[in-house]
Amino acid sequence: MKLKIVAAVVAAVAAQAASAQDNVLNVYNWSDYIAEDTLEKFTAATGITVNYDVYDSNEVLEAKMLAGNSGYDVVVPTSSFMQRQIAAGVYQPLNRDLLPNLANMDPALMASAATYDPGNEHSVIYMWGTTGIGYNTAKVEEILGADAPTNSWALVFDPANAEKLAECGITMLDAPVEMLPAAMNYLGLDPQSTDAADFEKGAELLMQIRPYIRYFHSSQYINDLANGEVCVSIGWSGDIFIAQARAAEAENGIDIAYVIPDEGALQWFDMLTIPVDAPNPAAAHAFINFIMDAQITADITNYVWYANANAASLPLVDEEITSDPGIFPTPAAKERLWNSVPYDSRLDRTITRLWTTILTGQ
Ligand code: N2P
Repeated sequence: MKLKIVAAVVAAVAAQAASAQDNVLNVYNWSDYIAEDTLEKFTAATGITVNYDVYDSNEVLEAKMLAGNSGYDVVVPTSSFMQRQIAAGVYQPLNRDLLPNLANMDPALMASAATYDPGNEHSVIYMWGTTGIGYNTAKVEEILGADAPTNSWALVFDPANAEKLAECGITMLDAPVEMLPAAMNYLGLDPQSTDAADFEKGAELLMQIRPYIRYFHSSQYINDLANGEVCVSIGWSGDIFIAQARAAEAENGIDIAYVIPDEGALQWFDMLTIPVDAPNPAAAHAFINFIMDAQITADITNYVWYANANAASLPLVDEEITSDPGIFPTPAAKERLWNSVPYDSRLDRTITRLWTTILTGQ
């Protein structure tokens, strides 16, 4: 009799624990990458509470994913990183029956993303963007004059310009597989090259301008551009527009512009995925489907200034955003964009070695 009661209590506690877990979702996303009210709205719609952590580096996310047992239900790797993580068995196939809002997605963009995930089996595009140059229009003109090459990587990669701009502050992303191909592109080399010799050349150029770089960081530049701490950042499209919006909000007179250099730029896709060991895959699917709601995605784009791949959302996106060629590039600019290619572990080690040299400056 007594035993039976204990068993019943144990069962009840277990059921409660299970339902508590059913109602929690652990999300790991890029910083400054969601609307203010998205999570609240998700909880209101589903009863699922969200724990939300952020990162600003694919390398950091990758280390957690490869180690396993991250505890996360949804993570957002960039396409090229995701490709090799899928190969390593890190993500689970999505259950399309739980994702009716897939119908909202742009088939052409999803086909592009399928290069990294055949059949889009493991992933859905969250946002996409480019890696270009953000700059303080007045400072750059003051230092380099009215004919400053603001449409070119030469603004930063020409050592003569970098030396002059150093005083007002140049920053770069701490993202080797984005920065080195950009330097290669400026040198006239193929930014999709997988030849270590090309990376060595890109690294040589970065070492030449290394003394003029204030720092390498992938999120701090948003506020620093906005408040005038720095004047030129190689960074991500939306983040630069966020800096522009923050300066406007602060009414500090600082004007920030974003440019996709004429030589070309990296176009990337950030992908919603579910780790193979996610504690709550049902909630993860509910979240991904919720994000693909046209209004929810439009709200995110309107807040973070990144392009999305949700065709149904576009009529709900501010015109100021859909008409900005820095966010939705013109067809001519699109032709000059490149996508990442996978690197084998040997090239990866070379890149890591070169990057360490660049970061430490020796
Ligand atoms: C958001 C940065 C996301 C772009 N702050 C990196 N893929």
